[in-house]
Amino acid sequence: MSHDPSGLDRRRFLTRAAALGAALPALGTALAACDAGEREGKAEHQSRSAPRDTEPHAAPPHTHSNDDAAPVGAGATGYTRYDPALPPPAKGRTVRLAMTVREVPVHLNRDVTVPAWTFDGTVPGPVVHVRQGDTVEFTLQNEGSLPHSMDFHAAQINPKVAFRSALPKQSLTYTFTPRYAGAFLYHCGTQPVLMHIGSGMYGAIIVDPPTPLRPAKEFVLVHSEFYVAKDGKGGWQFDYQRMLGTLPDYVSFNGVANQYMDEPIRVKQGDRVRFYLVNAGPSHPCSFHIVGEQFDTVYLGAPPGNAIRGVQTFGVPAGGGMIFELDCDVKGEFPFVNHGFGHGQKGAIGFLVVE
Ligand SMILES: [Cu+2]
Repeated sequence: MSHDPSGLDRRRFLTRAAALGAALPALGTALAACDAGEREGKAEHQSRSAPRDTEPHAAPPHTHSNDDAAPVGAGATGYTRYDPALPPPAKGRTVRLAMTVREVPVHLNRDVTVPAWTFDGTVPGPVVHVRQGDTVEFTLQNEGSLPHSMDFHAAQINPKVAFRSALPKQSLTYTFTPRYAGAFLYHCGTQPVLMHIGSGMYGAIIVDPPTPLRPAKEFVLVHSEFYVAKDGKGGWQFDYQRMLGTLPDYVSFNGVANQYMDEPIRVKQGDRVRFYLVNAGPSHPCSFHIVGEQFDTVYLGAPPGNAIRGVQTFGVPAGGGMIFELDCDVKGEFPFVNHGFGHGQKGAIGFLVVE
């Protein structure tokens, strides 16, 4: 394989084969049994060594980020599971939100790292959680080496002014008020946008409706593709020509291929589960599906309106976001996937474990 960015070790084989098993359940069961000990061992280790994954974000989205804190998610200092839990909404109706552009290496899986352009050092950037009607005062500090900007899809604002680029070492500020609830993308909008999104500059902003949705275990999944090429020095780098070609090398939920297969999302039997699925693209839809389950409700737009019932799979377009709900009344290990399997197979797959 001339373009395989990593070696085919046992874990990778099992992961790939287990992903295949999502489409072929009998094979999946056999492989899951084969891999279970390894995965459980890792989860146990992870719970001891990385407690921040079970805690709220080190840098709450409504405060200035602490530059000294270790990055949350797939950050520069080694592979870390990106915590998919939705953090609580910002306190108060005026939300001061600050992010810093940082150029840092990130993991695309356990083996492959690439230099990335990030918001706050992780791909995706931090989850922002506000309420419809809040006043969001946003500041972007650019500590990168190129101009960067911020486009919140939750904002209705003159993009030429608000989504302007900040030069290196400069900052920009603007204020917006989300008029609709929902799951929205944010991303760098500096030209070429494909290169900036493709290099890691995106995340999710979740906007609650005035009347909160019913209580649930809430998770945020940011779906995205990655396009890489060798950097000539033995490593890998994002590749603009491959981005234009739109045949991704990796596809992920929350920035790291297959991370929730290694370390699943765990809930309890009887829990209601809500996924906020935001698709950063940059180019492909995500056909979201949970093997062995159905969504009783999918909100296509602002909740609680625009709900459809009894859904097996729904496509979230690049640049879009939707909300998926289900009652986890059956115990088991349920793969959640991009059912467009040419993409799902490249890493857009994880386990929802109902215990
Ligand atoms: Cu940028």
